Amino acid sequence: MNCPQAAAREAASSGGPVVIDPLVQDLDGETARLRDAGPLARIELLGVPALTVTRHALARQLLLDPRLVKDLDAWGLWQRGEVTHEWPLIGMIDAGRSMFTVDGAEHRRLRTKTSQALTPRRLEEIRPDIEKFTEELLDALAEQGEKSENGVVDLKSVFAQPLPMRVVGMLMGVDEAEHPMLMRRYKAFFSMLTPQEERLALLAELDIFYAALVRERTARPADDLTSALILAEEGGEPLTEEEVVGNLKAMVAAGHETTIGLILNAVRALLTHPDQLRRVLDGEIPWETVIEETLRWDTPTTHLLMRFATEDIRIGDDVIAKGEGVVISYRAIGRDIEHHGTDADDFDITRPTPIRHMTFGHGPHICPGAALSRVEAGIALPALFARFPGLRAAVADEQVRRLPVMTQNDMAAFPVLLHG
Ligand code: STR
Repeated sequence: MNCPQAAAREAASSGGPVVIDPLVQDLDGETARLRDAGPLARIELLGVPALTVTRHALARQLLLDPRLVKDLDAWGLWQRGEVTHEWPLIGMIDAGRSMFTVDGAEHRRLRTKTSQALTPRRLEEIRPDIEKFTEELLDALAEQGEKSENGVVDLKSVFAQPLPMRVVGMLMGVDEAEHPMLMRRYKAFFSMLTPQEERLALLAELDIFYAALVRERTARPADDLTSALILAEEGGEPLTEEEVVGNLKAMVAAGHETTIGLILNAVRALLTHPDQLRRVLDGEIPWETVIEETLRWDTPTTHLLMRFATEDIRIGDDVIAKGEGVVISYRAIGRDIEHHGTDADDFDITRPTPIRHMTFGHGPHICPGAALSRVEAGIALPALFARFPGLRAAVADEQVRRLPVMTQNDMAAFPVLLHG
């Protein structure tokens, strides 16, 4: 069968694994199939079997379970050589030693400095910088709009993508001249159309780039988080160069890739729900509610790879066997009917109950950048609609294309008209 969507449907209905389609366009359909496959569903990721969690309650429980670890060496398929560096998703797991890949006491040691730098109080200090970047990029949008023959501008490449890059670049001390290079490489990293050899090569190039930055800051510390990570003294042993590089690349990749999705998905949701947009612009509903409902309904992270069972874990009648890989399917979790109610598939910022989503994860690895992304979106969204109150999509919603990315919820472009 060479239609992956039909294959996935058939597998699910026959009790086989849900085949995750690398080129999926109908993400809602795939999310619903996963949800229908049960709280702990068998999936297949480019030929590799895994389990995934599709319910809020079960994710909450498993994300606190120390028997599930990030250590790739705990994966049976990896131990037996059945998964190797040839697998296109290996870069999502084998990302070097960092707060993203280590658990327990060592994880706290690797993470403390970063989470301290990203508290809401510390973020207030950089709010003016984020506002300035936002205004500059809104100017760029206006300029592109004037230049464009039909008035159509890509909200992604001109606004939603460069903003998070500038913010995380400033925090970590990455020179602005390098931003286009980083954005290009991450785009290729996440795309399933990139040949695996090319992906491994670009990861190696990124490692060289980040290692050079860390050496530079070791020689001449500056006022940025990279320097703070190098100089950190409290909480045990200082971080090694490998660990600083690991954290730096995790921060840049995560800070840039995910916030693009948050901004774009929020704009798209509002433009397709004009009644709700009106109530936001009238000041009846706060932007925070838009952000939280977008995070739940259309999370930037579709699937988070991966954790591994260090022993058999019993879940009701099912068991996660020692050595099995476990994915957390955040998009399905945001649409969990048992947790969010029967209208979980509706974008609704007027829902009477508070939005208790889990898009930033739970437990020790809960997203350290959550507050930062909320500040960024909280500045970008109102500023965008204040400048362009007539903003509207330039194509029908079905025509908005997704990128061929499996783990992230990524639009290829979002063509808009700035003045309606
Ligand atoms: C990308 C490749 C890399 O060099 C380092 C990392 C570590 C952090 C990862 C990142 C990855 C991929 C996107 C992630 C991010 C942490 C949060 C982000 C998974 C593997 C999300 O999408 C939630």
